Amino acid sequence: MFKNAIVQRPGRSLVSGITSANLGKPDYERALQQHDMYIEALKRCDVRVTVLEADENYPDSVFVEDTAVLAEKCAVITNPGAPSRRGEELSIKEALKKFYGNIECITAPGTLDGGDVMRVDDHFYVGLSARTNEQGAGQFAEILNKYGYTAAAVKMENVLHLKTGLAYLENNNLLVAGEFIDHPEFASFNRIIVHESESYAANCIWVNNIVLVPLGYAKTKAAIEGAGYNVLEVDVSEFQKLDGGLSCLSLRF
Ligand code: CIR
Repeated sequence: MFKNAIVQRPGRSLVSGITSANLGKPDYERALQQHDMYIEALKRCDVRVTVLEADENYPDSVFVEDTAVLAEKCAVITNPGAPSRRGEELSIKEALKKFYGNIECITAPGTLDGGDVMRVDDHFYVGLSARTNEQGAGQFAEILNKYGYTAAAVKMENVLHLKTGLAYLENNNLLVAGEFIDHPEFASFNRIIVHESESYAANCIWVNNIVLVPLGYAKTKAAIEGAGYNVLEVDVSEFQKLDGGLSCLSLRF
């Protein structure tokens, strides 16, 4: 269960965030409203939300998930893979000092984005992506091993981050899209398959037995409800324009 979440308000510079989506630029006012609703949804799942001020120097800093990976026994501050995002992690590290005694860091030449890390119980899958390299994944595994967790790298090809195409919903249930549907690494999970036409909806989050699903993906919503979950829909269309989704917008711990 999660007790806390950290989010960071989007700044006006959001419109200059990194994107490959071809959906146009996000509308700042709408992004703020959607961010408000996202915070409300987290609160409905019974987590205390720490809201950090916007940082105009970092257009992508609303996507806090990429700057840290949090477990009970330690926090790992990442070295984000995109050069324009390096430094975002510093304010997150400050905020985490209030919650964590053990704070570890990924260092160059290692790079790692939190969006590439999926936790299943005490094991962490780490996607090797354009943002996360072998050294980053290696450092991450060494750190986690010290605290009694395990981690292993996963090869991936087509998506930005591992969790762009995968979401663990607890109880051995794994939401899978695209290349992950038949990926041998995930064969032993109960796989809930995301239809090709809804691949964006693979980025859902489980928060204390409720699953947050992006608004407008009826098939995925029905499939998750069919697996026995209560679902909350949240509109994150302005963040989708920057390749971001529900998981990217918070750190949950
Ligand atoms: C980026 O390209 O870094 C941002 N525009 C989107 C980050 C999305 N984060 C995530 O999937 N964890």
